[in-house]
Parts: sequence; structure tokens; C-alpha cells
Amino acid sequence: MTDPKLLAARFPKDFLFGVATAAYQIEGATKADGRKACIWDAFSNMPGRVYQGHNGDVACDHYNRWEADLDLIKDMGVSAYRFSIAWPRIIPDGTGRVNETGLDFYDKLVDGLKDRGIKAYATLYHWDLPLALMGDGGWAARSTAYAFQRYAKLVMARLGDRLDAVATFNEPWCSVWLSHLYGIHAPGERNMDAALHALHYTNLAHGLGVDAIRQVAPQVPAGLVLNAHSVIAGSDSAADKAAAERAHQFHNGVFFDPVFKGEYPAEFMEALGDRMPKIEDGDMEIISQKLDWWGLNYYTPMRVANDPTEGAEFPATVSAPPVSDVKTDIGWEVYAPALKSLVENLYDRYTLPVCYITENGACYNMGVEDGEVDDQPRLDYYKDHIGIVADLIGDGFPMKGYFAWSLMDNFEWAEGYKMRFGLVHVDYDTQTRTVKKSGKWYGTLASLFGGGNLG
Ligand code: IFM
Repeated sequence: MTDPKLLAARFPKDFLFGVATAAYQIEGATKADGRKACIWDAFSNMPGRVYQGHNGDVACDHYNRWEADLDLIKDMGVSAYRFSIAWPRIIPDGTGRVNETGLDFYDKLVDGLKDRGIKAYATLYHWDLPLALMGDGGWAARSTAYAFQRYAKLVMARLGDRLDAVATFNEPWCSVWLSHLYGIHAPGERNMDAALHALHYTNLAHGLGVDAIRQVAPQVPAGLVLNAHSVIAGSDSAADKAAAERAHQFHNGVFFDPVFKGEYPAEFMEALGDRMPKIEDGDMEIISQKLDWWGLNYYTPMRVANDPTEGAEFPATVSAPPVSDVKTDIGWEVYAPALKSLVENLYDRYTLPVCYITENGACYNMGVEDGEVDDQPRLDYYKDHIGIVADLIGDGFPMKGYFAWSLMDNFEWAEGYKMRFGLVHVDYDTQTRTVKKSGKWYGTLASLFGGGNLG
């Protein structure tokens, strides 16, 4: 089914179709108007960390082009925008002096969305930790969680009257494991002890952030965005199934269990609990406050098998081979059924509030030819995954919205500008935006919602 109108008919009229971005990936202007460095500014300047030494200095120059970019969202027919706020613009050193000019930028952005009739979905933390906080240990320090709470309060006091929803964190899996254990994202640590500290303090910061939102702007629905992994055992063997359960605990459970059950997963704690930082009285209550919504970012399944190596560290798994031959240009297996089983599995394990798919999309790097970008594989990816969301709604799951990642090509972290996820192509030399074939298709679908056109 490629006709967006047929696909649209499978969704309730109030379903939300939006597009998503993140501050460091699109804004550029890293030294403008009082912003100071974040950990990604430092990391991308370290030799060998980011593809060809790319960095966020200019990115999509969205900081200067935001009005045209919001016009583009509107012209595409999309009525919801998920964006993140850069902590280093608001409190440049992480603690201390507030930079009102930084808040002014998001004030204008949110007003610009409202003027265009576009809903504003803000994320408070999408990985751009003020660099100065690394002096205290960054996310491995408990004090960072309290610094985040203060930042969250400031943002909500200024923007809360106009936000349609707010998330504390985007994909803590990345800012914890990928950044502190696997060394692929800033700050580039490869240390389980640091990662376990970052884990608990990030969870704590989420809870303190929810407190801040509820104190200052209780009317704004508060949520958390998790890139839950659709863990699939590589075989039916008992060893691989046990490995899949361990992988669930390590990659999903360490975020879901504290937030939705008020505890860390049992096997995980048996294996690594003695290396966790002290969990203070009251921490788990702060972390597990009831949320209004949660966001799921899904791209590809995680296939795992048991790691038979003697003494292998928890979760003691290795990658199992993909089942589908179809891969995106970043090498990720395309397998839409894993989105369905993931949502089913998570609602089975946890009592979860309503769900937005806060990111989903595909990396394909084709360029502009004769003024067009023919990215049919990306369109196919969207069609199949959005179809799965319709199936989930049909099965009774509380799916409320879907945000495509991403509005436009942008700084893809360690992959630099090489990998493109946009519905809109960006020519980084001229900053020309070209809506891709997938963008036109998605815009047609989205335009059938938000304006009540289906009615
Ligand atoms: O670009 C990222 C985004 O910042 C977080 N989720 C995954 C995307 C694609 O890798």
C-alpha cells in the first residue's frame, strides 16, 4: 500500500504525524549569542572520533534559518515538530549564569511554530551536555542530575505555556552505554564503572526533570524517549533465549524498570549491582514518577546470541546474523515486524502510558539529480513501518503519534554528514533544502491529519 490516503484511513483522525530533529545536529552557530561548548564540540575536535573530523559548527545553519525551516515543515503539510533544546545555550557552563539570549531563541522558535499552527514537542536533553560539567565528571557525577533539574526548570518556566509536550531525555541508552561503555559517542569513555554511574545519574536526572516540569509547568504532558531495542534471540536454544533476556535487561530494562517499576532488573543487579553508585533513599521514587506519555525510537532489531566466552561480562551476548537482506546505507537491517513485537513485548512487561513513535526512519544517501531526490527505499521503509503502527492501533495499543526522523539531513554524530536520514536533502555547501520523494509522500500523509481533513 503506497497510497498515503489509503494508509491514512487506517489511523484515527486525531493521530499526530510529525517530523523530528535535535539541536546539535541542525543548529550550527555553536559560538553565537553566549553559547559555550558542549561535549560534542570537544569530541568532534578529537582526532579520529567523528568521520573526517566533521563537527556541528555550521550543521544545517538552522539557528539562522529557523523561519524558513518552519515554513518548510508547514509547506510539507506536517503539523507537529519534535526538536531539542541546547542546554549550553541556556546555561553555558551547565551551572551558574543563565544566558537569556539562549532562551530567546527557543522562545521565538516556539512562537514561530504556534504562528504556523504546528504543535511543539520539546526534548530537554539530546546529548549536548555543557562541556564545563565534565570537570565534575559529567554524567558520572550525581551533581549533574541536579544541574539538569535547574536547567529543566528554567526552560519550562519560559516555554511551558506554549509546549504541547516535553520529554526529559532522548535515548538515554546512547548517552549512557554508547557514550560511556562503547566509546562511540561523546565523551567517548570505555569504562563499565563510569557507565554504571552515568546510568543511575541519568535516570535520577530524568526523575528530577519530571519534578521540575510538574513544579513549573504541570499542564505540559511529561514523557521520556527511549530507543528500546527489539531484542530477538538468534536461535531457539535455551542459551540464546537466556542471552536475549539478559540483553533485554541490559539494553532496555535498566531504563524501563526504574522508570516504570521503581527498581533495577534483578539479573543485571546480581551481575553489576556492586559497581553501581550508591542509590540514595528516595532515588527510585523520584525516578519512577508516573509519566503522561513515553516515546519509542525504533530503527532496526537487535539480534543476539549467547557469548560462550568464559567470564564474559554481563550481558554476555554476541550479535546474531540479520534475517532480512535489506539494509539501509548505514548498514542497519530493515525489518518492520520487529517494531510490532517490540511494542507488544514492552506493554506485556510494563504498565506504560500512551506511546508516540518519536523517531523512525532510514539512512539512504542518494543526492539531488535534476532537482529531485529519488529515495524510493526510504519511502518504502516509512510505508512499511507506519503500516505496523496502524496494525498496533488495530490491536488496541495506545499509539498517539509518529515522528519521522528526520526533517532534514543533518550531523549524524560519529558518522558526521556522510549518513543522511532526512525527508529533505541538505546541500551543506549552499544550505539548499530539497524535499525528497519520501518527504513529498510523507507530507501528503501528514497533511491528512492535524487539520482534520479526514473528517
Ligand atoms: O540521528 C539519530 C538521533 O539523534 C537519535 N536517534 C537515532 C538517529 C539516527 O541515528
